[in-house]
Amino acid sequence: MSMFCFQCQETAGNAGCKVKGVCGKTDVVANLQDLLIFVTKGIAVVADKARGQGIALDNKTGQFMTTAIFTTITNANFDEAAIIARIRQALKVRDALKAGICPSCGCDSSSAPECVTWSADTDDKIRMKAAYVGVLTTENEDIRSLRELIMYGVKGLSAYAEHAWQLGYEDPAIYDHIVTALSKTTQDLPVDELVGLTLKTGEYVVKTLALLDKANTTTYGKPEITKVNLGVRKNPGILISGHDLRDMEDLLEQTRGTGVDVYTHSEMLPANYYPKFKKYDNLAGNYGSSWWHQNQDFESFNGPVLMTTNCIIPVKGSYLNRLFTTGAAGYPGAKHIGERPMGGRKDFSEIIKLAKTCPAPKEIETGTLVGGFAHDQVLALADKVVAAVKSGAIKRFVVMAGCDGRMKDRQYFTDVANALPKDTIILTAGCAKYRYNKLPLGDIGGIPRVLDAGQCNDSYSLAVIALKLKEVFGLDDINKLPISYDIAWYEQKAVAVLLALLYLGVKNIRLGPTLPAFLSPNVAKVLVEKFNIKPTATAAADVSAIMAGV
Ligand code: FSO
Ligand code: SF4
Repeated sequence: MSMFCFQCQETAGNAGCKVKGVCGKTDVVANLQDLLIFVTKGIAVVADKARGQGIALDNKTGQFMTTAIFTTITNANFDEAAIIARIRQALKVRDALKAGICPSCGCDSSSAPECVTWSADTDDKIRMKAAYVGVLTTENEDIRSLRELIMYGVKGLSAYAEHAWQLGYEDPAIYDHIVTALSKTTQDLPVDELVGLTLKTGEYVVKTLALLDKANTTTYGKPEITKVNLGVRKNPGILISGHDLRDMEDLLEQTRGTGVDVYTHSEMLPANYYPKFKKYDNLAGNYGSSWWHQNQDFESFNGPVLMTTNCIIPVKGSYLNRLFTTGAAGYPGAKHIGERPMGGRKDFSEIIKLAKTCPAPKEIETGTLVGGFAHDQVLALADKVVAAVKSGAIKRFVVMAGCDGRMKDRQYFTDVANALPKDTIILTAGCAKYRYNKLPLGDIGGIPRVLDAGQCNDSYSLAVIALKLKEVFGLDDINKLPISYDIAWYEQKAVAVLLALLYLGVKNIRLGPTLPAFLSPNVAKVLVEKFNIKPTATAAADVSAIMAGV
């Protein structure tokens, strides 16, 4: 069987990648990722049975599951060998759990799901099985759609939970939900129950985002309004991309005093807003644009690049020998930096050594970007914001969070930002911001018209701000606020954030540039009826509708 993947917005023909991923993933990698999910579901089923026998899931297993699931997110890992290694580990984790529970539970009986009983001792057997466990094994398209909607929500949640535990913050209830969600996707459940599980997943995404927010702000301080430099210095540099702030800390600590500067790329830009990172004088600013500009940005950067998470694009330029991955990320031919030793730091010495031999980055732009409008900063401005809304100086807020992507029709988001009247404020988080964060959109009485809260996980900040405004204005429904949602999605973290917004009761979300291919017509109908989710239309039509509060 060939591959089938429809988990991201760029899926072929907005239906499914069947030969090779538009993302560059090969059919072999796609199938191996399916098998990794399959075996991780096996862990969940056994853990669920263990729970029934009073054996609680230990955090180590929870951590393993989050990393395994994270590895399958779009653009995170293209490395066959790394995925096979993780499948082998997953089998060991599952079998160790099986050994710990009562033999009469039926784990090895013929009625147990295959994800619990299947095993392989060679790479060949793993590769052979990989082609037969994909999403199409669920034949009913509505059940498949709901199972995958839950699975993609859990993928995003797992990525965020992984970042949190890297900083020492864990909530066993979140791991428990992963177990519940994954094991239930192996059962024959009615549609209603799967819809309920979808919203429950949204609830756990909110908990996970809150946990990560706590982890980030407790460890690195509360983001501050910051002007981030876009130009370059004369020293050699290391470019760090992805979302992992713990990796950022390790890199800044190890490059301090070495004459090597550190620049952020894409989703690492918000690291510049944290007080603890701002203290490093070798943090030189942000270089380049969102993830899909990698080929040109990494080429001109000249120095080593560290990818801490997704999004990686296939390497076309000459920079493969300067590309490093770590954590859940992987790319064939790129050096992978191993795990952090307990209580220690990852060893980035090889990257630093290489940086010292490289020329300084080539300047591709100058100027600054302003960001750092996470919940505390915006709430500190609450009086000013409320006064501006009451006086009519601010007519509307438009949440334009989410992802960027390479498809031309994402110009829509630039057009919307340009077309929104001058008395509107754009609230953003995630790499979607690169579609408009360098436009001269001005400010309203000193409040910038684009307020960047941070990474996609900082969409949590936007929810906190909305809930606070609801309270300040004395409203009984979040949907009565003068806030519209025009969300750009690309991969599964955005699916998780969407489920979080639905759980919080947000309605009338515009989602673009296309609705997910994994939504069957019936499931899409449920989302429209329950939440009035709608696809983006033209920028002009949507701006008129947004300003009319529709
Ligand atoms: Fe973007 Fe990629 Fe943060 Fe995503 S870099 S697309 S939603 O991984 O996670 O916003
Ligand atoms: Fe296609 Fe997206 Fe899957 Fe890549 S992640 S194979 S582009 S659907």
